[in-house]
Amino acid sequence: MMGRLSGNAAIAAAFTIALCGIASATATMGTTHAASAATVHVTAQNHSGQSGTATLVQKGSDVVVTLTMSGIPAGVAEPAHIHPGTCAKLNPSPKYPLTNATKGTTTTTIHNVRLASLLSGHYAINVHNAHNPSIYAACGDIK
Ligand SMILES: [Cu+2]
Repeated sequence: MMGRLSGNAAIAAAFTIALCGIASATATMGTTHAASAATVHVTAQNHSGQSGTATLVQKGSDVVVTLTMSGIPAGVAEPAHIHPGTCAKLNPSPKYPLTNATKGTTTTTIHNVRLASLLSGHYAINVHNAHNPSIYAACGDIK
């Protein structure tokens, strides 16, 4: 009787391990896929009327950030960065500088960074008012 219970327990344990193995393999595949590219919606803050979309793409050891903005007046270049935190609670010290945002598309290559680490939910793309950088014009959480 005891031997039979032990046998069942062993089978159950093996089955659980097998299920966990499948689950973790699936999660790993999902993470790998998600980490190759990400899209961030950058929305207006402080009534700037500015919004846009950023794409982040892993290229080798670099991440290329392409930011396309509308609502920025022609000829105006606004500071843009990746900051730690979220748009709701932003760390004011930038982590990675981005090319100044202008009307249209700007591109930045950030060297030696993993997109997966940027997708941890702890970073946001922030665009600042050109005349007063302490005023945030637009923001989007990277996730
Ligand atoms: Cu900033």
